[in-house]
Amino acid sequence: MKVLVIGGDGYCGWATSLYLSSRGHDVTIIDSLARRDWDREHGLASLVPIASMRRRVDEWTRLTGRTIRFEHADVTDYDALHRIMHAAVPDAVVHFGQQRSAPFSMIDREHAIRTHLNNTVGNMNVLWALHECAPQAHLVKLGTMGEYGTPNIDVEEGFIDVEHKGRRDRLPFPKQPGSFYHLTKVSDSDQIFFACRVWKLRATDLNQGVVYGTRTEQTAMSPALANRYDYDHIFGTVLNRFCVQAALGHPLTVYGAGGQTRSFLDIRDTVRCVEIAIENPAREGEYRVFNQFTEMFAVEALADRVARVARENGYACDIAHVANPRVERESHYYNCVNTNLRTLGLEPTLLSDETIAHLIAVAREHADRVDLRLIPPRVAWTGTVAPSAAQATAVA
Ligand code: NAD
Ligand code: USQ
Repeated sequence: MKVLVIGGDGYCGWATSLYLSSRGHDVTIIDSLARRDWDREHGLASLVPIASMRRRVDEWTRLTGRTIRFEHADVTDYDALHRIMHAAVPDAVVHFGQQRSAPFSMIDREHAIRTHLNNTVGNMNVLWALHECAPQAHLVKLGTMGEYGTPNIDVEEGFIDVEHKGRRDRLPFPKQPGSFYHLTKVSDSDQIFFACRVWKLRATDLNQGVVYGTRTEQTAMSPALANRYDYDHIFGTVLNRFCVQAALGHPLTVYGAGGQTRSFLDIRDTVRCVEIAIENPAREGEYRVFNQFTEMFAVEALADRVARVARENGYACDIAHVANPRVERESHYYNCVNTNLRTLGLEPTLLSDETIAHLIAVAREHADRVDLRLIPPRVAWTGTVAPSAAQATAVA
C-alpha cells in the first residue's frame, strides 16, 4: 500500500515507518521537524542520539535497498499538505504528527494555544486534504486513552450503548481528558467522526495508551536508525523515565500516591497495531475506534517493578513520592476494553523484566548525556511551579 506517515520523525512514527517499509509498504513521511525545535527550545534531548532525517532515510536505503521518501512539511500549512496528498494519492494516511506532551500543553497560555492550533488545525487540514484529494484513503489517526479520563465504569472502544427514558442508542463514550493536550485529541475525534458521517471518509481512531521501550527490530539495525528515548519531565513518559532514573540512581518519581492507573503498550506493539489497522481498513463512511494498549498498571506498581528489576541487576534504587504536579485522581476504578485489535490478530508483547532491564542498560550506556535538572517535574497543572523532587520523601 502507499502510506503517508505524518509525524514519521517522532518516537512512534519513526519506528512505524521503518516497520511498514520493511513489510513492503511504500512509505512517505511528512514531518515539520517541530519536535526537534521544541526540544531545543526547552533544552531537552533524546537520551539516545538520533540522526537527522536525511541520514535516517539514507541509512535505511543503504541497509535494506528500500526507499522511504521524506517531505519536510507542516500539516498546518494546507497548500503544502494539499500538494503532497494530491501527488501521492495514498491508500492510507497514518497521522502521528502532533504536539503530544501533556506537560508541554500546561506550561502556560502560549503553550496551550500552540498545542491547540498545531493539533486541531493540522487534523482539520488532514481531513480536508483527504476530502479534496484522496477520499478513498483510510485515515489512521493516533488518539489517546487519556481522552476518556478515569470514569467509574468500564471504558468501551469509542462508543457505548445507552438506554435513556426508555430509548436506546449507541453514542460516543463520554470524554474527560486530563490536559489541554488530551483535549485536542477529543476535538480531533469529533472532527473525524463528523467527516466520516458527512463526507463518507473512512477512519480508524487508535486510542493509544502510554508507550514504552525504544527498540524495534528495524531501529536496532544501526545507530543511525535509533529511536528517541525521552526521559525529561516534559516529553518523557512514565516507564521510560523510571528506567532512566533507576540507571542513574535517582529516586523513581512517583507523582502523589501513585494509585493513578493507565493503559500501556510496548512500542513493538504500536507498529504492529498500525499495520493491523491499515491492512483491515474501515469501510466507506465508517468511523471506528480501537483502544490500543495491552496492559493496565498503577504508577506505583510500575515503580515497584522497575525498582525490583534494577536491584536484581545490581543498582541501588529508591522510590520517592513527589508532590503531584498534575490534577488527576490518584485512587480510582480503571478497566478498559481492548478487544478490537486482538480480534484482528494483535498478539500482545507484555511487559517483561527483560524489557525493563534492557531499558535500564540503554540508559546506563548513555548516562553521560543525562541532564539531572530535567528529571524533577516542573510544570504544574494549577500554574504554580511544582516542588522539586529534591523535597521528595524517599519511601523505599
Ligand atoms: P513525537 O513528539 O515523538 O513525534 C511527533 C512527530 O510529529 C514529531 O516528529 C513532530 O516533529 C511531528 N509533528 C508535530 N506537529 C506536526 C505538524 N503540524 N506537521 C508535521 N509534523 C508534525 O510523539 P510520539 O510519541 O511519536 O507520538 C506520536 C503520536 O502518538 C501523537 O499524536 C501522540 O499523541 C500519540 N500517542 C503517543 C503516545 C506515547 O506514549 N508516546 C501514547 C499515546 C498516543
Ligand atoms: N507520572 C508519574 N511520574 C513521572 C511521570 C508520570 O507518576 O515521573 C504519572 C502521571 O502523573 C500520570 C501517568 O504517570 O498519571 C502517565 O504520565 P505520562 O507522562 O507517562 O503520560 P501522559 O502524560 O498521560 O502522556 C503520554 C504521552 C501522550 C499520550 C498518553 C497516553 O505523552 O502523548 O497521549 O501518554 S494516555 O496516558 O493513555 O492518555
